[in-house]
Amino acid sequence: MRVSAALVVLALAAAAVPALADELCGLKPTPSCGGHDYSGVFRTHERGLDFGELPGFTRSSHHADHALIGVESRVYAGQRGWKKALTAHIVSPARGANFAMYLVDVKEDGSAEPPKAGVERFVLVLQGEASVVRGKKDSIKLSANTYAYFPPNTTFTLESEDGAGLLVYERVYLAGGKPVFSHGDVEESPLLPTEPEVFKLRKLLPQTADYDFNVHIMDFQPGEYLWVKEVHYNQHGLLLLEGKGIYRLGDSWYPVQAGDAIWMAPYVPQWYAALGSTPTRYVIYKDTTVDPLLG
Ligand code: UGY
Ligand code: MN
Repeated sequence: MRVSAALVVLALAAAAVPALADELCGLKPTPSCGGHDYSGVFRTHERGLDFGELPGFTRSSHHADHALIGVESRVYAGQRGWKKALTAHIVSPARGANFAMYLVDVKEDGSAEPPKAGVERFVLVLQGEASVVRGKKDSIKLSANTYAYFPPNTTFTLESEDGAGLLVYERVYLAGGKPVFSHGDVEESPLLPTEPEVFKLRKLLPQTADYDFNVHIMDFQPGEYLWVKEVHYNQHGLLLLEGKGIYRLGDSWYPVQAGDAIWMAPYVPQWYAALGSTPTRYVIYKDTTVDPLLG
């Protein structure tokens, strides 16, 4: 009886002593360790950290005066007026903004009706191709990095044969002028003076009182940052197209990267520094020319 009990103890102890190979599991990056992969323990910075894969983890953050919406937080759904297309609303009057900003995943043969009466629309093509249909035999092809502005009460529609990825800004038109349809290529839009700022600036809509918003394209080299620590009544809807850096919004400092979207309410302190090894480009909505007392 006593002998067999001792044998059981010995057998258990032997099983608990790991083989040398098992002992090394986890001490160096091994693709497979007894059927398990422990290499994540010793991953290097070069491999990057998979924050996006962490359950429940998101940098997305919503506050009364600003919001950061990461790629992982987008939710696509059908939207009235869009056919064979899904939209992800990132900014809308539902959170107090005077505009809507959304991404559209247009599928093959997808299309959009004109916006609702009184609503103006700006479209930037990020991927694929779309066409503005002005009449039966009159359409304008929009390829990636081109844009179109639809004034309120337009009859022009939008369609895509092979699918496209779009960024759309819309708002109820308030300026009381005569805005007209326009389209163009981002790169052909002239660079504007910015001193004392060092970033490169393009404005994609005319800077006249006929328009109540503009869409800016801003380019920063790594290390460049906003000189002015801005606080202003204008609202912003921003999409980081390329690069990474730190965005300050109010008292929060956010590491940001391409794909991140930001809503800035009136008067939120805002500042950006481009970091990393590649330039930053972002596109940003800004309401303009409307008297803040009236609009
Ligand atoms: O024009 C602007 O207000 C712009 N410079 N703001 C920003 O980039 N946050
Ligand atoms: Mn600003």
